[in-house]
Amino acid sequence: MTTELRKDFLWGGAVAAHQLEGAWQEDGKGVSVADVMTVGGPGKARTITDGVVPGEYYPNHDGIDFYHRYKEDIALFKEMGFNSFRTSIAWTRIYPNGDETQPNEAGLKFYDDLFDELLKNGIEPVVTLSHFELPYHLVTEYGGFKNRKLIEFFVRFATTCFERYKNKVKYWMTFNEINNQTNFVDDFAPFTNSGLRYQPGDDREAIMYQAAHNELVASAEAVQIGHAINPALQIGCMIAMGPIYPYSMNPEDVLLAQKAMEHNYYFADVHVHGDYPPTLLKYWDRKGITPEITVEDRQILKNGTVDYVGLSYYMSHAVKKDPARSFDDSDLKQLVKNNYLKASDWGWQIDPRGLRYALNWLTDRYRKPLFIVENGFGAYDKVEANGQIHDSYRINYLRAHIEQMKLAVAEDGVDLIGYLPWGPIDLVSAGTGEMDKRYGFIYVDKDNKGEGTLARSRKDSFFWYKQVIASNGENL
Ligand code: P53
Repeated sequence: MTTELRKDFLWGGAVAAHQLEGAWQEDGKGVSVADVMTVGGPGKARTITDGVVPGEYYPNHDGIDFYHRYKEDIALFKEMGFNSFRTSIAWTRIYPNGDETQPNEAGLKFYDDLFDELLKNGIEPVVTLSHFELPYHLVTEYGGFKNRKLIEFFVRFATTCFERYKNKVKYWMTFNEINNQTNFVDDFAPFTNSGLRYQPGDDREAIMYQAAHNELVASAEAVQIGHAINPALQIGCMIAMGPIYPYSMNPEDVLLAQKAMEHNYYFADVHVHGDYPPTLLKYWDRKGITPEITVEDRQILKNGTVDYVGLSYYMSHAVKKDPARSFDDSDLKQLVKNNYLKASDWGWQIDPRGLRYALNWLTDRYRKPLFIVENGFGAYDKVEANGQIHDSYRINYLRAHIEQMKLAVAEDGVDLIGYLPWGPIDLVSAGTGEMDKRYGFIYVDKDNKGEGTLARSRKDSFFWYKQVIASNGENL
């Protein structure tokens, strides 16, 4: 079977600034939301502290020191044959507190140097503007994205980045996994997506919808400004895509799965179509949720639709209708284990066909080019006495997902820009803060406590991925 992947298909990897750069206070960088989160573990949430507390360990502060070692790391990416690399611009390097009117030149210079180094090595940078690294000052002074003032701050940051890097970066994304906050029950996603700190008695759901609305407006404004600065820029949204299956053929399960999908992915509807889907408006009515949405906002949403849909894909989910609950009840409470699937050590269900399903679902609904900007297998790695790392489990996961991705293109006609697996070099886990939940083709000698030499080494998957790229996905 020919893959029919585009000739210029983008192969590479994806990271976020806060998960690998370190240098959290260097060259004028401000404190971000990632700088106040400690380490958790499988099933154990990270603690969000009130500011940086002495004596606590914050893994993002030093990351894997990419800030000082990026040349060495890029050389390894080049050796694997990457033609693209996704990272984010740490907002706090450019606007340390978020509400300044003038950017920090030292921060801008760092990304000039980084992008130049990538381009020099034939690697195209792909950039996320907001990837879980909001300035912490915007949390304490403004309450995060529930405050409309943040629209202006984000748009200023985005404009600065578009102007500065308009000739170096073509592919952009506005908000990483904007839909994670659909889980507003836990503290993690509302904080990392939107800088929300809930107080007892808050209507968590209503506040989340307001924050998400403000982000959608900020994103749409940024899209318009980016296109005005350089019409060739491709500006996308970024959705965490974990399809939700019905547990059974029982129509109750099927309808619940549909409702759950609508709730999780309405964000993409707004990004792509420029307005809210009717089912969500009715849901808000029933729940008495009344976000402030101005006439001007509606116009901005309409005029700032995205060029493509970026997605992460790690796993799928399933729901079973509980007779005691309604279709409006958070689908999180009606999630069930899928007996057809195995899971990672962190409980993430492994489902390669779910990727094909996801690509088809998004294409059916949006008819936009898609870009897989995250996929991967977080696992414990064992370093052998001779230093080798035999990560066949990671190769198996990636191979099976690439096979399904190819089927989606060759048999289903999905228009796919590229495939950028998560964490090509080991980095700090977003969800748990661990180093030992590893995704990399490149091993980094550092553990959950922050100990290690930071030395880099090639895992078996490094050589495997190199051959995948060299053959444009033929040789799996
Ligand atoms: P970690 C939850 C569910 C799916 C993807 O995640 C998620 C999350 C948040 O943990 O995050 C994305 O590191 C995110 C990356 C993150 C990656 O997936 O928890 O965009 O920043 O590192 C993997 O294993």
